[in-house]
Amino acid sequence: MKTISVSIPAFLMSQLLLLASGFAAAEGASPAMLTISDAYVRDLIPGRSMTAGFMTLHNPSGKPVTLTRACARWASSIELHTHTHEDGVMRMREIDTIEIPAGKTVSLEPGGLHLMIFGVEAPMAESLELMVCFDNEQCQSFSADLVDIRD
Ligand SMILES: [Cu+2]
Repeated sequence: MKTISVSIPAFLMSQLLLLASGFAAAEGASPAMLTISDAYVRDLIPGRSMTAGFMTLHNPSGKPVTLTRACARWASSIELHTHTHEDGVMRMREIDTIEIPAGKTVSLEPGGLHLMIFGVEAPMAESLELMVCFDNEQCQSFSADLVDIRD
């Protein structure tokens, strides 16, 4: 039986590592595409399992960034939502993406864009890790504070 030994030149090895870290990024490690600040999630109303998350997204780059989904270990699913006014009634609507133009800031705030978070169990942690993913398949994680809606 013949054994094949392959020696990998150092420069090639570093390329492979780079490639591997690229895959890791797609899996969840975070090349920061956005500056995410003031992130918070409302504490659950007793008896409910659905809540909402808010934050400020700043895109420091020269290219638009498109947010396509959000997820968290502590929630079964998260939808991107906006509010619309129809005949004087405010309604929530799911949207596919949130675009943050180059150099601009987009705020997710009550009455506007928000993360609709489903399948949450009480009690919620004081600090909540969330992840947002973009149309280039990269993701970025960040933490949000738990905020009591009655405050
Ligand atoms: Cu909603």
